[in-house]
Amino acid sequence: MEKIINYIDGELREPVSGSYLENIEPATGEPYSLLADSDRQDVELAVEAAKKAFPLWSKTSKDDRSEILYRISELILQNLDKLAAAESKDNGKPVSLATKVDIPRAAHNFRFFATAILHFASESHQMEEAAINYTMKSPIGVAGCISPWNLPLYLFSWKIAPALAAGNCVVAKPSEVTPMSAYLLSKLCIEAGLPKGVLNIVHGLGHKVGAAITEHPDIPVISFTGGTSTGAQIARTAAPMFKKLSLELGGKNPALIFDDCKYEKMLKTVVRSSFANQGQICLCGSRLLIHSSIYDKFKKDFIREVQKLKVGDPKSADTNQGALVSKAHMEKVLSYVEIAKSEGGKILCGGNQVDLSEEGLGGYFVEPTVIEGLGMSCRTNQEEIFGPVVTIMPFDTEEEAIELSNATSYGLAASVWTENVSRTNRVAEQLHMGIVWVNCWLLRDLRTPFGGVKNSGVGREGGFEALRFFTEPKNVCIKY
Ligand code: TXE
Repeated sequence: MEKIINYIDGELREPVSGSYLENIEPATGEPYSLLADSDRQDVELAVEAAKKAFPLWSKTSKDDRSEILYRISELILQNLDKLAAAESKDNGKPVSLATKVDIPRAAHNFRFFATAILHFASESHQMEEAAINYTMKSPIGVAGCISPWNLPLYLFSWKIAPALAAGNCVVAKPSEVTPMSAYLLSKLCIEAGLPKGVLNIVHGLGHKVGAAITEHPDIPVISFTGGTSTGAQIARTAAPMFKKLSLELGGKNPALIFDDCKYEKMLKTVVRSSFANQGQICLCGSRLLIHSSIYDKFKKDFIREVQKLKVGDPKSADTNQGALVSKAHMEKVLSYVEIAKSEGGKILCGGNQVDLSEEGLGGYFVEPTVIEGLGMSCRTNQEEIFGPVVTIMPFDTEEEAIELSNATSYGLAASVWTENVSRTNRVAEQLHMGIVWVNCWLLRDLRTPFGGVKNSGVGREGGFEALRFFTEPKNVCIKY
């Protein structure tokens, strides 16, 4: 079986321990490659390589850094089909989604930050006392980037690209559940001529490699996307070491559907915002709040459309829903269907594992599931399920919709469906979220701040926010 190995100091290297883990294909449930089971020793080598590379990389001109990142972006596009097939096999997502969204977006992340760094300017503040301040923004050193399994290359590159563009060197860890595209990226980085040690990718488990990165005294800045409890653990380690932290965590996002919305457009988009990537996107809307005057109509139409979604082989072009990422995750998702039932929820459609073993796919498929009849305080509506499971619930007034939307410990994103401009502004202002989409979903401008409030995290990624995060500002005050 193919071995997924580390990228350290410009070379592909076996883990020091020589140990490997099995990497499972979610659609079949069978191992198909081996993954380096790295540990502290590999992280140490990666940090040493990054520290050695930092003086030169941080002084490399922005133009030259930009050019290399641009080359990586081009290579990703040249290898789009190969990367998309690998991502789909590794994650279970439909290859059509990886081809249209994940891989182009990974290329775009590199291209975006390759150009953003050329426009990243400092503020200056003139004083009346014949003095001027300017803000110097310097790369910090070795950045730690830890990413999850749901959008593997997309989120990995979303962290690495700004860190590198800003002049840092990086020690990165992709999720052990979906390591393949990061491994393929390391080969492209070699091909692009990225100087050795500038980016180091260490594969393996969270409690070994992730913890070693978080705890390392020579990694002063950490960008993490993943589960809220892992984020809390990382914060506990990083806080007394005064590390700079960006945490992009879970969500329990509402969709607020008012009776004056453009109905057909809303319906089509809400099906997508509920079930894209099998519901495994932190931005998916999992609590659908519908104005009571259109509730029955919406319920009927929504279920009809959801039942049209084809659950099947991720490799087939007509598959809408692939496999969930792992057996453990599928079991977690299905356990929430049982919780919903025990809480009095009515399963309107779905709720079961889909058996495709006759097609040779003995993996982790779950029907898209719609549940009604639950209050907002129950576990189903409070906890992040992160799968193809949504609840629907009616509301009578705008105030009630806002109150229900804000009634969880999360605050990542909301989508609002209305044609009323005044309402749009009133609602957007009162939603306690980092991101509000109106009459759209997942429409992303990479210049905008991205992140959440409450248990959805701290800090913002995207655009100049990311470049600010990966640089240290220093004020220089000059009296003249
Ligand atoms: O994520 P983890 P898991 C949510 C979703 C899911 C839950 C758990 O609800 O069911 O999180 O998923 C690394 N120190 N999201 O367990 O463990 C790990 O190796 C440092 C939402 O897969 O948080 C991986 O690289 N790192 C989310 C990364 O953290 C550690 C996307 C994320 O894994 C570590 C994914 C440790 N102690 C899951 N332990 C989103 N917001 O998009 C693990 N890791």
